[in-house]
Amino acid sequence: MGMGTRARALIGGGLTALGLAVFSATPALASGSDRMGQPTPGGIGLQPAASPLKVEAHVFHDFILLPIITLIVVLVLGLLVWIVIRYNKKSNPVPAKWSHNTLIEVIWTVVPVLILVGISLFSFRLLFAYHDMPTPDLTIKATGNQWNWAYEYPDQGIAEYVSNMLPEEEIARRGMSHDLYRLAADEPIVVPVGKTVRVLVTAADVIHAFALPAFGLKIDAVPGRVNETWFRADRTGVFYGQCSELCGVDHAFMPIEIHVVSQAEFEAWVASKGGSMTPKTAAEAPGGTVAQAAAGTTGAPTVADGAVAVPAPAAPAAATPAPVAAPAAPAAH
Ligand SMILES: [Cu+2]
Repeated sequence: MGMGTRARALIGGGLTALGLAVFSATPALASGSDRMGQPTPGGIGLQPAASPLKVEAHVFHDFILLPIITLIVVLVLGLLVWIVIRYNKKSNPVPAKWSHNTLIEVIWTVVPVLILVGISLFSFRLLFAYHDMPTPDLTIKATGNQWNWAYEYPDQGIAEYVSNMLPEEEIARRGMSHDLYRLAADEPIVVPVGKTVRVLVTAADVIHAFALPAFGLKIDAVPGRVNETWFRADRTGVFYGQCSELCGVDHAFMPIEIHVVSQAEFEAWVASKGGSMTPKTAAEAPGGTVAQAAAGTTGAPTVADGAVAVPAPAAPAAATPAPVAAPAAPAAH
């Protein structure tokens, strides 16, 4: 953790402590107890950031929302205390008879509107940052099932594989911390560090939600619909998320585990999964003419063997639209 990040975390932690001091005596306030990529027992505040979007979300939370919330809480508390002391029966035996004050009503209508407009400006700025995905280096499709996640790497030709939660006994057998129960999975997502990863999120049965707190991600997984989000991990490590939409009896048992590794390790993992780093053009994509021609001769792995439920198009490959439409260039914010 660099000095700047640490200082910011301390300031954020301080504001969090101030905002919650009234009703919290939680000991784990110091950022030193924060664990990268997973929840901190007893922690309050957000998980440490491992992507630019999460950094921006931290700034929005720590420097916009928390100060405003704290000021409002202090103001309301001060007004209450003032009224209790100044206008109780003993101090103020003869109460005033008036019931309306136009000036005060205008103030307490206009000031909250200004506060909300001010918050919305920063909020929209953050939303636009989520929306303006840079050109992705990698695409992962994540499908929520009752009750696991399945991942597919269409560009690398890695067919969909299922990621199940590690049972409690398996966590113990591997000597892992029990805190990782319901976070750890048998088959993680693997991505290279520093690369823009597009995540296409959908579901096969009911609505789930794909959430990775360290990257600031949470997006619904809706049957029949493909939602899109992105992240760029700025450090290697293991990060955990969970399904975040109540989806049935085993909702709490479908964690998301993601490994951020070096490019070389990623390529080795892709090879171990039977994939290929060679970018596929539209013609080489599953069902494309090149894939059909090459499958029998080179033995190159393809995902046309039924793993992907995309019927081979009858149209010529040249007419097939590129599978990846380049997003608009990110706007400068
Ligand atoms: Cu779910």
